[in-house]
Amino acid sequence: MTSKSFDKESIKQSILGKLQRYNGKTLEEANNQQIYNAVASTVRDQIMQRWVKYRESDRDDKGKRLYYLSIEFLIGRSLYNNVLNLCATREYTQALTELGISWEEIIPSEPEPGLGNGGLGRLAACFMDSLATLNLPAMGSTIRYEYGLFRQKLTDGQQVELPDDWLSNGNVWEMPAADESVDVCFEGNVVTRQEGGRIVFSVEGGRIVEAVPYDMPVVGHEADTVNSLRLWRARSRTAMDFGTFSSGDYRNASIEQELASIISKVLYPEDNHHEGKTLRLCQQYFLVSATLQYALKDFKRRFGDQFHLLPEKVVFHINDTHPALAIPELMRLLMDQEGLGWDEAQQITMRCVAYTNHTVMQEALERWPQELVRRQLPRIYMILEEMNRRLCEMLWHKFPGQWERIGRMAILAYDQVHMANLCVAWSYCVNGVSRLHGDILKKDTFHDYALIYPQKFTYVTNGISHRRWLMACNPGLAELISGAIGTAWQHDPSLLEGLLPYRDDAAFRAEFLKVKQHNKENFAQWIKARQGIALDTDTMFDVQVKRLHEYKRQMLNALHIHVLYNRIVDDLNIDLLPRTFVFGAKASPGYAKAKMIIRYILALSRLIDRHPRARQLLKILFVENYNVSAAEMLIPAAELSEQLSTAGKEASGTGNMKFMMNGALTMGTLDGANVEISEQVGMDNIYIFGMRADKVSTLYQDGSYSPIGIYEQNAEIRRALTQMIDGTLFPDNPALLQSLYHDLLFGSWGAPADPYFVLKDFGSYSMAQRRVDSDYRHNEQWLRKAITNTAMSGLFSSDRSIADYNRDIWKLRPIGGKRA
Ligand code: 26W
Repeated sequence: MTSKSFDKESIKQSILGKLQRYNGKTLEEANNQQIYNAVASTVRDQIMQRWVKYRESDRDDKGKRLYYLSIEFLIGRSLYNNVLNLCATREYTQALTELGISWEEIIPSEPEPGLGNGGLGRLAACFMDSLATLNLPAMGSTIRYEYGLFRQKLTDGQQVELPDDWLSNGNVWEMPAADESVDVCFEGNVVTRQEGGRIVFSVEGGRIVEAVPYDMPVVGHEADTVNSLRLWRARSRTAMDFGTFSSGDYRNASIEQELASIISKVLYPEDNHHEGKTLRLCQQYFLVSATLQYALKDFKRRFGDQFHLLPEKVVFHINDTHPALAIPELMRLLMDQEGLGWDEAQQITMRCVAYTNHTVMQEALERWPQELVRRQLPRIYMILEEMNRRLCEMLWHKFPGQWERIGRMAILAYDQVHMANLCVAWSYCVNGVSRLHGDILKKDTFHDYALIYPQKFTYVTNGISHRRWLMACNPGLAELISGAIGTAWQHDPSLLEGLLPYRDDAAFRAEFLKVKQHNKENFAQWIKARQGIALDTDTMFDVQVKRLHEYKRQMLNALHIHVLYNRIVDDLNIDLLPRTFVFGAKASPGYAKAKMIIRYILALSRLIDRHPRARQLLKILFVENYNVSAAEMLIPAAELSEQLSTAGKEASGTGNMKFMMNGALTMGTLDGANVEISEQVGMDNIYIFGMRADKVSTLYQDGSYSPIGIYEQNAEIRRALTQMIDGTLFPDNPALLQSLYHDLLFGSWGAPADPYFVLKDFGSYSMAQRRVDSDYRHNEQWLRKAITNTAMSGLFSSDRSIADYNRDIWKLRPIGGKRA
């Protein structure tokens, strides 16, 4: 462990010095943004020192390296997390206090890098944190999107999207490494020539885009390791055409620059929905080609041209199928650049690549039109054709005559390139992200492949960084825990189990409640300042935050609130637990139905606010622009965590883990990691409702489900649904939600009615919510359950996930023989 080269006094001096040198200002004159920059650059100085030292020691290390390729890294803000991982929170907090600055004043000045949509990107960020902490040598690799995920505004009861210009004030944490730029080639023609008895392929007349790396350091907690997250930026290699410029044709003079740089311009806001856009394909290839070129260069520096060593020294991890082109790209580099033959290149490639699947939703599975791939990436397409030919030949021997099956398993079929098949056929390992999801991959999604390669399939249950999601975002709880069981849990979160006996300790329970209450008030203040909405912190905070998607069933939650509203209207003496229902969700801009669900929730919120008795008992808050920073405020304040996905659809979920760790109880289906959460805490400490995955799957297959019967029998559902379209919610435009209503009861465009079983699971959900009402009133019982949740959450630390990946898949050696 590097010794600390800072203390409170030197921190203070360097902050003041930075303000003077960079801004020519004293502390009194500087604004929050300037102070943030000064503080952050003192932290950066500390990291740089370690980074240089680490890279020096690592440069010629002969160990294996991991490249974690992901089209998204949702890292969130860095300042506090870096201070925490440097173990300098105490020194920094003291220094800031003495300067009269609080964390709350400066932290919001850091723009949040929104380089991801949801779970997949956030998982990648937690994994980077754990890799560095476990001293495992890894580089994360993604695109430096100029515009991250859109900012969401709620205007006139609906979502409006605004651009997220996160780089406009610069990014303190990144270091450009222009000397490591590489060229990525698109389009062009493949030419072949004979060279010493073999055919050599190259591409001529292609469009070259330069990939420039920007590195962000990833510091491990109390570790010497500083890994890099590499963000590739696209730019044109050719300067502006001055001839054209001089002739006055300004647009065409810079057109090439624009075409090139557009690749890293914007993150696609689709989560779990594939759209076959050319630019997206180009982004994917840009990421993998740049990363692999760099990785091979690094390998050659260490091992020369001993490519047979590659699988021992390098592993490429493909985070969902988005970076799948890494497979044919590695083949291309090994053959066309390094001169290997097909068979050797194939053997090496198949042992270098591992693939994680993150979704079983059909509409998320990436399939590119063959023609598009052939035009944009002609050499890659040629390689895919040969890979497919060999694959199908092999399959033909295994499954003679079974054309339909072979068609399902092929890389190229029905004029499409099937990315998941590419990954499954050519990776040495395929993993799901929870036990249930892993089983579904084997039994269902990749059933055919599991027959021939059963040993290839495994699962690693997701995890979250307990540093960001407990120590940093909930310091009150972290301190309470350490006061009770010591601080060792910070290194080994499984030790949180030591809290279990404290359930019986009345004083501890009271403190636990106090922390929760404080966090609720803190959140209420924050929301008051941001959205001008006042919350009653004596009500239960019941929270559903995640991307908006039909399968996640925000609709079930909303419909239930709607029914509660009607009960209140009807019953003057109703005995109902007062609740604040918090939603936070971005809808993909093109996902009309998701946007409609937001309108429904916002309309319900207005309806409740206007009713004098209903608003005493119910409140809906829709958190605008839900992102990592909002989650860090909200999750510590939550008491009930809503995880309502139709069973079998949510691969894992990771929000569920963050909530339990912060002492919220889960209301959930037996889906994804909820299954494992329920096993950890026991059925008495979780609210499980609804159909199981196998039942859902049978209902899908036999097509026997019809929601109409439920609608007819259940007067409460009937009334709420009718009010969706009778003017109760939108007096000026009663038909606004017509499509939601219609899809629930009758289906549309060939889709069945209520495809995610909202009405089917409603009764069971409503019953489980009644149990919550009564349990919450028994304060002591509730607190025991909440403490149990925190105590049993250690399993869901991403340190455990990464240790599993390393043991079963990557087999990296920790640097300096440290913990892993
Ligand atoms: C091509 C469009 C597209 C974009 C993103 C398809 C699929 C995705 C992601 C794989 C969606 C995603 O984020 N999946 C989530 O991954 C989390 C991390 O493993 C899981 O916890 C969530 O259950 C899963 O929905």
